[in-house]
Amino acid sequence: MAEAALKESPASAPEDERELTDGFHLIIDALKLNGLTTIYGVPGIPITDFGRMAQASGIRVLSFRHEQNAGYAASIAGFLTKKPGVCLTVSAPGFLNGLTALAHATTNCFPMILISGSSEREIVDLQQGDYEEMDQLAIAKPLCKAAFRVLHAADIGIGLARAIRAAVSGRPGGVYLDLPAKLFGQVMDAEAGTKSLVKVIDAAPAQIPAPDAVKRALDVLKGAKRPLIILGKGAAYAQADDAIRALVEKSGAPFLPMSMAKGLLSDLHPQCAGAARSTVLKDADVVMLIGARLNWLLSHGKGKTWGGKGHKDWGGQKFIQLDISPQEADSNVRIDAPLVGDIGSCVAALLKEIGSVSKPPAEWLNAVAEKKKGNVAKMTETLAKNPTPMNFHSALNVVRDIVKANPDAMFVNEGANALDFTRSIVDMYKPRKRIDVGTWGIMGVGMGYCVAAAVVSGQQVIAVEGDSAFGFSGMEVETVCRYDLPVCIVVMNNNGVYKGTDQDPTGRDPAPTVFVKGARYDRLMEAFGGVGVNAATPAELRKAMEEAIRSKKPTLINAVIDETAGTESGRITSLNPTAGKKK
Ligand code: ADP
Ligand code: TPW
Ligand code: MG
Repeated sequence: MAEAALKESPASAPEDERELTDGFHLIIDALKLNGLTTIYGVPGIPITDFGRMAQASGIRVLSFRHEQNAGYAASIAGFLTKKPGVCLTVSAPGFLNGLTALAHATTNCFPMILISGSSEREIVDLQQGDYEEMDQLAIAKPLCKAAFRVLHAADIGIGLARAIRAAVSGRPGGVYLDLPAKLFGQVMDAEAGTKSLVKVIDAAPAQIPAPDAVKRALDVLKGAKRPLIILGKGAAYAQADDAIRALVEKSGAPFLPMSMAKGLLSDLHPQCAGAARSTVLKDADVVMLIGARLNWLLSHGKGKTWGGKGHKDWGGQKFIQLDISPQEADSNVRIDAPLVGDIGSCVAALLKEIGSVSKPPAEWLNAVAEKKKGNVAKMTETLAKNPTPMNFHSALNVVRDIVKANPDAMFVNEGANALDFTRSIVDMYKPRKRIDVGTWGIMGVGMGYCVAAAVVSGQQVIAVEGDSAFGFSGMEVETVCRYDLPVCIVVMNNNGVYKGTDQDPTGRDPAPTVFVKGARYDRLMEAFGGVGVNAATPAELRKAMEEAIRSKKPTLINAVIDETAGTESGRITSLNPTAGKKK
């Protein structure tokens, strides 16, 4: 196609006077044409010059210290913007480092494009040992939604268009785009090059639900005595905030936000049942899932959590599920009323047809309210304590106040106890502010998410990180400092994974879950010119967080937490296999 395009150039201009373009410029032009103006990556052969040229062209190029973090940044940028986040890496090892994040994006339904340079095709295919040789396309395929390779400069426009459509249409996900080193330097006629680019029209078309499915869903909902609405991160992603709020309020049903849907409606909304989670899951008779899968995070929709008798028993409730993927319904339990379409269209259709609805029976609303009141009172009591040393609760009481005072701040969270306690204690007030470990419950998203959150939103970022969780991406504090981002990281330092108290029974080594005692993570930040604070009390933590937000300086607070305070695996202790053989 490259030669064909060359031949198409205006015959009037002599060959040597025609303006030429090349792969480098065509990729940049194609990205810009589609509004993809930020790249998260790590430079090296064959993409170093590409990064320079992209920056010179006005694209924001954010360089990380490890591709996985750049990839996580791209993935969450995709979630926050509904446009694919772009991650750029070198071949083989750089590609593999980025691949974890691409798989993460796919699993979480975030649109992302991983662009990796690759080695000489002929050499790779004959396995002759090229520099960073690897059949990247084949390796990427099973881990993402789609994978493409572009061999000719004239196909760059189409290649990127396909990648964008695959990433954002239907259920969003990760896409791999393989760009062999040779492609960057390929030349073609500039005019033909411009014509070959594609501006993707309506990349994620509205998907309107079928009218009979809408009616079925409303019939089931209206038959409910104890309705519950569960909001997932698909609902947050959809950016249909007003319509979702209207539907929830019209229905009068209690709602439960999944972790990243917190704030879609304020956690302080009177219908929020976050503080009565176990009650509403167990007792609801009709559950409407909006952009949430019945995966492990919801105990697969069955078992004791859902009022089932045994481990795998159905609890007897009916499910309505709003989802863009037609294959999601019945994945774990029977869905009585699947509603397939994008959340915005589904919710709008429900609102249009819902007519008058009577509020759920007072008995149900009162039971939920009672439970909430009891649990909130218990939590208030716990939070008021001020133990020495500081524990998760007394530290998070401070974070909770700071987030309340700064509801526009982006909030990043990872760890085990550092995640679970934070999720239940720190209220969110606005949509898409809370970003965390997601569907896999992975450690390592922290600093990548901080960088992207700051860049995409222009807002203050607050991160609450377990000390182990932080370690997975800790070197990126240099990136945070380099770009001078308003990021305040609180490391919940309990000396290890879950706790800092384990011991090696043989006495030889530190136990697998413990770290250096009394480590000073704040000093890492100081090494790069950021502000580091060691906080041993809630008062010190409060002062440091307030100062970080006032100054907007990159700040890391080492919050010294009682090393005995956590529990194994936080709230998912039960997922640990137990030994069949007694000691
Ligand atoms: P959570 O972890 O918050 O429970 P999940 O990631 O399990 O959420 O579920 C998100 C669901 O939302 C996925 O099944 C996905 O197909 C769906 N989804 C994502 N974007 C949209 C959208 N725009 N419209 C409808 N459904 C969507
Ligand atoms: C990529 C397994 C789950 S939670 C966790 C690990 C290693 C760290 C918990 O310690 P932390 O939190 O962060 O100090 P806290 O407050 O309980 O002490 N590798 C990956 N992902 C996961 N989930 C793990 C390992 C894990
Ligand atoms: Mg820890």
